[in-house]
Amino acid sequence: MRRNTILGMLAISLSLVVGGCGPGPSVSGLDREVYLFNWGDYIDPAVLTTFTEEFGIRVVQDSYASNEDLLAKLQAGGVGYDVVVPSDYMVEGMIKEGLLQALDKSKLPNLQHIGARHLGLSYDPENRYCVPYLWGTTGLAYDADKLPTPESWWVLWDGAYRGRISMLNDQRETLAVALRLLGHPINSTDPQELEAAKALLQKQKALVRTYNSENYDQLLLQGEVVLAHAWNGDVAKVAEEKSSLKYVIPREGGTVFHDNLCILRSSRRQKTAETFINYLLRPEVAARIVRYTMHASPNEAARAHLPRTILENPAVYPPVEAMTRLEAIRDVGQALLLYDRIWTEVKASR
Ligand code: N2P
Repeated sequence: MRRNTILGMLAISLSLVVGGCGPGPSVSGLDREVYLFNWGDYIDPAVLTTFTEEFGIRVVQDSYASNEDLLAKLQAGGVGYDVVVPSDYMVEGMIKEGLLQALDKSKLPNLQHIGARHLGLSYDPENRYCVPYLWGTTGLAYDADKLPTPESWWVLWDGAYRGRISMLNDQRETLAVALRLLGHPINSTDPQELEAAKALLQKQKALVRTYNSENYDQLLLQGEVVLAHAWNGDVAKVAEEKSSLKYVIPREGGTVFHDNLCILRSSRRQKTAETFINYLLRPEVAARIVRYTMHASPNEAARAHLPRTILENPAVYPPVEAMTRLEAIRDVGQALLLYDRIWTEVKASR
């Protein structure tokens, strides 16, 4: 499937170069396609359709399951994509690696709708490369019909839930849970602290049904798991179908993330990509994306297009009280190799 997409892209660029008989410019004078590499199920497909109708530009989308997955695919030569959606810490790393292209802000007038508290964050202090797309938190999903509200992350080590727990298949997020429980910084680069976090996750492993970031929401819905390390929007979305599913940020605190729209340096369609990003920053479009993903938007003007049931849903827009217990994941530089090794060892142990 992914391979087909890449081959497809290759075929399109070849036809343009070789025959000159590829598709001409779109109605807007821009390219006819833009290639989006995004988290799975992280945009309302209807938004892509309306973009195509208005601009005559088709959006070709492919997905990844984690920031590390995104980076690996780009480093393996995954060329052809224009717009990517990395989280904060991965933006930091990608800027250092020279993978991103500076944005032409004159092409992004809708940037004015983004709330000031979501701009100028440390991973890209002047928003030179990226604009925030959606933001959220990492906490615990649980089935209130099966267990009381968990207060601590330690519930994920409770033998009573053996085989009915899922953890995010995400090295930084999952190690952050263990580091936090051990009282270590979630961005630790200390080998001993990371070894201790590994040991804690290995101890938990017998209880874990699956490490899963892509369809753990379905497992919750089907009752296959009753506790899940989770991203807030995924839970808010599935709770619409099963109201006993709840989301909580345990007392030890959780992660706050910002996912961003950025253009790859290797993109040959910068103007088209900017047109697409500016479209996604329209308040009514941003609101549709919130309604679909149930993740919070940094777009302040989008709030006017959202119902109170969403704006006041603590699983979508976190309550102020919880915000004080949140921490962001940061780029760890060379220690990435250490994280890779530790995570591989967690996954490989039995
Ligand atoms: C939701 C993906 C959330 C992205 N399926 C977390 N950064």
